[in-house]
Amino acid sequence: MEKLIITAALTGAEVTRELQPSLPVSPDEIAEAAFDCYKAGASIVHVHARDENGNPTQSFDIYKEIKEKIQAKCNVIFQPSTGGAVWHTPDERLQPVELKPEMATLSCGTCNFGSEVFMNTEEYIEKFAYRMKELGVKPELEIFERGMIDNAMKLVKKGFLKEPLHFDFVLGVPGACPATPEDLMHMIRFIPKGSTWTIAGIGRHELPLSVMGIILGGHVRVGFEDNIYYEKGRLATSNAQLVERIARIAREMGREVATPDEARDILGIGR
Ligand code: KMH
Ligand code: ZN
Repeated sequence: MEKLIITAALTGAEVTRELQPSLPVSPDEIAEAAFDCYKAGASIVHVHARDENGNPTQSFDIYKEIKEKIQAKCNVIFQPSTGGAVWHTPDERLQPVELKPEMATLSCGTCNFGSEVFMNTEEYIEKFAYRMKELGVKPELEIFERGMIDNAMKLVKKGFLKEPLHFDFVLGVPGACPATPEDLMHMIRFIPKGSTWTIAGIGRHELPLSVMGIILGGHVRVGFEDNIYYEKGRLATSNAQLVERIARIAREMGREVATPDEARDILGIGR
């Protein structure tokens, strides 16, 4: 089985310091958290920027600062968000792609997001995909509902996406697809042969679905964006603590953990 790619989703757009006191917010804190996660076994960091007040921002300049600070510390793959927060405009969301990162997320459809709506019209999904293709950015296809896989395949047919594809199943967002083992199995059945996939289980689903990902030959995403707890009633002390646990479990199950360069090979980055 190929080595396991661990993505650390460090900050997100929804979690606050009130909920998780160790949330990295400033560019320095995010870069430090990225380095700690890299040392613990992460080969990708999924990044959301925050402004000086701790609010989500899609500012080009802040993403640039974060990218440079991370790259000064290690060669972990920098994967900015183009999802941003539900209230960001599509043009704001696209800004970090202009940094030509190796990867960026590409949400493949609209869904409920708690009491809000995460809006991704066909027009904008195509625009995002087109720009990523132009700039040589590998999209991680964010799949919150089963139909979003078909939306991604439509992008392939229209020439906006090039195979092999890399999917991230984000399961357990309130209002979108639940995080049951059956849901994950169902999703995997519909992606094209030769694709790679990651599982991001939200909240208490993070650990059991990660273990499924390890067993099934997928890859895993952990971190405060998705889950702030180590176990029921006990907050995690850092993103790295969550990465360390999943790396340890993977190794104990006989699945080696990929370095960033090995992850680049697995994902076909730079080809
Ligand atoms: N914050 C969510 C509304 C992504 O990063 O690409 C969207 C999100 C997806 O987190
Ligand atoms: Zn995100």
